[in-house]
Formats: sequence, C-alpha cells, structure tokens
Amino acid sequence: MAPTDLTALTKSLKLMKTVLVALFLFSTLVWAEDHSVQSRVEKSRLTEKQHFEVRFTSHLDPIVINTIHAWTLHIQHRSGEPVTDALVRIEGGMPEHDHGLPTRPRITHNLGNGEYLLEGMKFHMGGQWQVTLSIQQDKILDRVTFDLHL
Ligand SMILES: [Cu+2]
Repeated sequence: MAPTDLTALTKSLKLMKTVLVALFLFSTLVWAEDHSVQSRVEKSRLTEKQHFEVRFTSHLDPIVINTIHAWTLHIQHRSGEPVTDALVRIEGGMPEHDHGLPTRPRITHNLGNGEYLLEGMKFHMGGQWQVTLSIQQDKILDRVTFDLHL
C-alpha cells in the first residue's frame, strides 16, 4: 500500500469514528429528551369510553414530590375539535398504598380552546401514582387515568 493510500485510509477511518460517536451522542440525547418530556407532558390518551382525548402539561418540570403545582389539561373530541365546556373532577392516589391525594386539586380556570387550568396538584411521596379525570360534557360522562412514577 502506498503511503498516500494509507493516509487516506487513516483519514476516512477517523471520519467514520467521528460520525459514529456523533450518532451515538445524538441518539442518547434524543432518548433522554423523550423520557424527560414523558414525565411532564402526557401524550394524548383516550378516555375509557373513547369519547375524549386528553393530555396534560405539568407546570412543574420535572414533577417532584411535596410541591404544589398546576397542570394544564387539553381535552378534545376524537375528531380533534376542542371540548370547551367540560366539567372535570380530579381523583388520585397511590394504589399500592391505598391512600389518595394529599390535596383537593380542581379546575380553577377554563382557558378556552379545550384547555383547563388544574390547580392544587401535589404528590407527597415517591412511587406509583394514579390521577383520574372524570370528564362530563352535556350528557356524556367519561374518565381517563394517568399513571405517574415519581
Ligand atoms: Cu403512598
């Protein structure tokens, strides 16, 4: 092999290594971002009877224990049309510990466009939590449960 070939080969190997390292770092970053986002923004979830699609955004990011915070809920019909006149009741707790939420969170503002401000959220210990939203609109009553691991 001529020395120039060897130099070229070394160069391309170096380049390949750089590309691989960059790809690895990038995928790690994407993975980490994906997972951190999951804790505060739930992807749309269908209610049990499939009337509504619901997602929430926690104003506390990430959600930590013993801190009162708010969520914004987004409720829409399956057609994508926002549900602007829903009544929402919130229940939650730790199924493994058989206790509820330490506070009584409730919707304090209808923000319009299918968005609702939910205030008074608080989780007082680490572990598996469930938050159930009962949504009533007109004569439709449906519910959805979100699982959170804190
Ligand atoms: Cu508990």
